[in-house]
Amino acid sequence: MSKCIGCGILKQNSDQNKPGYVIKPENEYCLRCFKIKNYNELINQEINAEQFILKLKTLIQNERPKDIEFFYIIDIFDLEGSRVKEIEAAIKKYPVTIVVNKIDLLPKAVKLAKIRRYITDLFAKSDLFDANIILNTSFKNNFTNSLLNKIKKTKTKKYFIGSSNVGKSSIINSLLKANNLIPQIVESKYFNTTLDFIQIKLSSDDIIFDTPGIARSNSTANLLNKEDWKYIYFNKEVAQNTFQLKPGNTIFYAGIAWVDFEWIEEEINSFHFFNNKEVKLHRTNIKNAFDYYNRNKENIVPYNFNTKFIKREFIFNEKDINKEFEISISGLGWFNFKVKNSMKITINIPTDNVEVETTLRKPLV
Ligand SMILES: Nc1nc2c(ncn2[C@@H]2O[C@H](COP(=O)(O)OP(=O)(O)OP(=O)(O)O)[C@@H](O)[C@H]2O)c(=O)[nH]1
Ligand SMILES: [Mg+2]
Repeated sequence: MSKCIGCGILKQNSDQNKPGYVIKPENEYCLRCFKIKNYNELINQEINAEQFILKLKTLIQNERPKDIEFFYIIDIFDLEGSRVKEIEAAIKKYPVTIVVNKIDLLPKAVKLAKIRRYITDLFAKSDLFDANIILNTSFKNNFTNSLLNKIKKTKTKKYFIGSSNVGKSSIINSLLKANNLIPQIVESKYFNTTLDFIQIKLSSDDIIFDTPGIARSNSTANLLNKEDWKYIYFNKEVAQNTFQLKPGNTIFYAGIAWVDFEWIEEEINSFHFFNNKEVKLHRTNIKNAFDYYNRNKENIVPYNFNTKFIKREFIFNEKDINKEFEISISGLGWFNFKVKNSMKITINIPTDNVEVETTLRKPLV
């Protein structure tokens, strides 16, 4: 039997509970893809970095390195959380283009040249220090066309790889459309939509591969019910909110997680938050925080009410005064600020097992 055209898995009609199941062999889409497309329903199938690398190595073992190129996709809303360092190491000896996708989520006023410099710095000390960098959105034709032109310049086989949900399949569908072909790959707001390598002929000379995304085990999405993943993966420009905070204040991301702000002097400080506007921010005080979390069931909350927390502390002292910093929380967004006093910022994540990635960095925008 052939492969499903939506996710790339080999079709089978013997076991309903296994990937690739089709009711009739002639169905083009497997049952799982049919359900994602028509009912937005997902049956989970994860792939981790080791499994992916193993699969990639078997696929390319007979190819000459100069015949292969990688397009490594990352998500601007979750720069650190969408990187997969094992993959970066595995592809470093090939030509690599880093595609920073979903830039439509950034505030309109942001200068793309500044973002490009930021990404260049971010990768400067990594395995991909010499990679090309492209900023992209699969929603705008001018970006798709320039990506298409770049693809057509070389006759290599091009693999689109990266974490789950960064938009690999959406980019490829937009390339197909730009080339007057039918966009056929299944894309969705869920993790792990694409299940296997899908070979696509953009033209007789241009072969590209969509690939399964590496599981996003470090995202806040893992705390939420699947129906709530839309708060983590969204399609509208980020909201910007400024809070003038006093020491002892706390900011809640809906009912999902919260941030405590502590410093000694009674001085007020500004904090600029960038997040999905559907995730309402709420200010309270540290001493009321758990109570608020406890009472706040009507808000978006973790699926598993948890009285255990992962706490991430960021300490700023004398040497940091007047410097600007940003803290990003995978899936929720980021906030930036200038240090006025020695202070402590604590991220509280209600889980005892999800390793949500939090990063201290210089401000992105
Ligand atoms: N805002 C924004 N959203 C995007 C963009 N590209 C894709 N998305 C959204 O991101 C989500 C994931 O897209 P997919 O194309 O399925 O992502 P993927 O990388 O193929 O995911 P896997 O198959 O799970 O690895 C969907 O909800 C898309 O609509 C983009 O340029 N901007
Ligand atoms: Mg996909």
